Amino acid sequence: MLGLLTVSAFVLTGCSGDDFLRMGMPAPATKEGPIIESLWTNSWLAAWLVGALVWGLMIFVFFRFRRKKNDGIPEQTKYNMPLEILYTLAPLVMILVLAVFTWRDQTALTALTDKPTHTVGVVGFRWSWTFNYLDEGAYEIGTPGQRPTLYLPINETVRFELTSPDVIHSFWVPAFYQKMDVIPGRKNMFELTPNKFGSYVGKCTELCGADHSRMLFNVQVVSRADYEAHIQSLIDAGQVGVLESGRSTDAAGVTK
Ligand SMILES: [Cu+2]
Repeated sequence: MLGLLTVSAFVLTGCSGDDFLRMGMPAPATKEGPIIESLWTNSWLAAWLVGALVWGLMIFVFFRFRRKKNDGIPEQTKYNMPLEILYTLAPLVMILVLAVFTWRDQTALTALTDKPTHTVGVVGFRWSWTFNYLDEGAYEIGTPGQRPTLYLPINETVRFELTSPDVIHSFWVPAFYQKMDVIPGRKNMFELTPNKFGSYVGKCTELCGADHSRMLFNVQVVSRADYEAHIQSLIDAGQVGVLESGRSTDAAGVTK
């Protein structure tokens, strides 16, 4: 039954094997993405397997031990030692397996290299984002009404330094998988390496106030030459230096 449901979900949605295994996540667009993808896929497969086993046993018991004739209270049993040991150990093993793989992958993903190719200072503020290209000394800033676009050169490791002048935000590009909170008074950092050309969308994933849902931004993964041309266009437009904090805007997008 479960197999049939799985197969029909697979066929009816018309998606490829990889799409199906990702369960709604986009295809990873970074070198590190497949680490999270496999953690996610294997976790839900394991969860479904355990779920199927538990449901299967329950349904078996419903039918096998149902009341067949009215013969009073069934035999009462208690303190089945092997069973008690089994249901203490089984969840422990499950949690340990999940914890070990999560620890292994998280350690790899949060490791910082000695020399990232370049560094982008990301400022999440109410209600948009500033991208400071720290090596080049240029910046891009958005408003709730006008999304900023972050440019990244392909196959180059970028370090994001996340800061906030006001409240907690969270920086996420779904196709990059990795996500990190942007916390006032702290500088959170992580690195990734985009490895697919294209346009992506990013968003704030920490409910931060009235215009949280408008904290959207775009990402362009481009060639080194296009990246440099874009940085030059920022410099030509006078967007030079570092904006330590974003401009605070009201709900209408007016700078205060
Ligand atoms: Cu937000």
